[in-house]
Amino acid sequence: MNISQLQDKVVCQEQELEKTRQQLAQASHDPATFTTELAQSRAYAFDPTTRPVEEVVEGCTNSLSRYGFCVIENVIPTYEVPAICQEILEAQAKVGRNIRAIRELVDSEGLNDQELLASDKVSLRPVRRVGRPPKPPNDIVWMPKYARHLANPVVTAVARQVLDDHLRIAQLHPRIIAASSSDGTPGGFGSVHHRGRADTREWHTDWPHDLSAYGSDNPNENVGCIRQPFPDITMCLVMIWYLTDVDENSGGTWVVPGSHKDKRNPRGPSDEITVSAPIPGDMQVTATAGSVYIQDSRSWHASAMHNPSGQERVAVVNRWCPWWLSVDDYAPGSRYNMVCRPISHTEYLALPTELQPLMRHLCLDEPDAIQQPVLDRAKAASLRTRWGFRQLEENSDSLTQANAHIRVPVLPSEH
Ligand SMILES: O=C(O)CCC(=O)C(=O)O
Ligand SMILES: [Fe+2]
Repeated sequence: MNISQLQDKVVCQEQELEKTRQQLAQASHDPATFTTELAQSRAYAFDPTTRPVEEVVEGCTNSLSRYGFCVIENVIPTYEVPAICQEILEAQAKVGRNIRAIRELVDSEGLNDQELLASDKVSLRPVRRVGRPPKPPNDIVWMPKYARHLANPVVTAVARQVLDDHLRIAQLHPRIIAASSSDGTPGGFGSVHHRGRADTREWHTDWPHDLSAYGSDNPNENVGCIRQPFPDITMCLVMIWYLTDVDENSGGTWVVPGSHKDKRNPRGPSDEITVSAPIPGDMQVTATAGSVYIQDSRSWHASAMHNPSGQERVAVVNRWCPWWLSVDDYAPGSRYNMVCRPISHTEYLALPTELQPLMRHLCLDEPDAIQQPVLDRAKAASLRTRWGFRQLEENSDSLTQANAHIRVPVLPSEH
């Protein structure tokens, strides 16, 4: 076959593949089959206390690629869970009180940034980027017990495998799902009058695939969003650290398996999806307290708007990114968003050593250099480049044939 025939063959096979994918999508979205089985088998969950770490990392990576999510179990030992759970609840209260006090000083008393930083009524930290308002400190400063687990070696190994070797935590906050209260207020996430039904959702994908980009059309608050259709690459891993057991009745995260590869989006203006309604094939994650749910930020997911368990669902969410994602460049006027909330130098130095590299970009006083494995790659590339130029001097006659084995095919265009 000549080149043009081969290219035609590629086009044909790609069309055939697309057709088969659509058939598969139809079949998989029958909740009676694929998802029910996955929800029951929990083939997305891996336990590093009973399996070798390499197996867990490989299993998680495959699950992230195939379903868009995975769970690592027993990351926080059971005996530590109650104290950390309590710490998260207290942190949530402290963060809330601090933000209310800042709003009061800004909105009612009109304090400027310097006065705010000097005030002993509130906690604020200067940020790395010049000309931006100071922000409340990163929630991690109120979670020292939790911080000891955040850079867990299995969790970071999965993140490194999927994203890149140099990692940054771009956002971190508690996510509490209310329990029902004695006055009859239903449990669940979100505003009280929307809560309580098992057949409601709040579908979204997460930054940098959050289509409304936190700020909608407000340039001071918009953090940026990747254009649809999203490129098929994992740019951010969202981690949800459960401090209470979760299932269908106790705040398990809703997810649509495989949705990270779908070109549509629940918030897509032209995608004909209703964000508040169930989607065939959706499921809730089940996991015990101390487990970490990890998803590709493109996965369609939602916090449970019902929680009949009688207990609040306690979790910490963080967003992990590779070095090359522009994590804190936009929303220049935003004081309260969760993106890259800063830490002081003292707070940075108090972090566990293994966590420091992942949070160094949050500290104004720490030079944020590229991390070792990425430096090692660059060194290997520069040595190879130097070797190539040495050939000019040492083997110049052989160069005409040196790359004869390299053939670059021109693939047919997708359009
Ligand atoms: O609460 C959950 O289970 C999901 C949280 C979530 O979607 C988020 O924080 O982006
Ligand atoms: Fe989310």
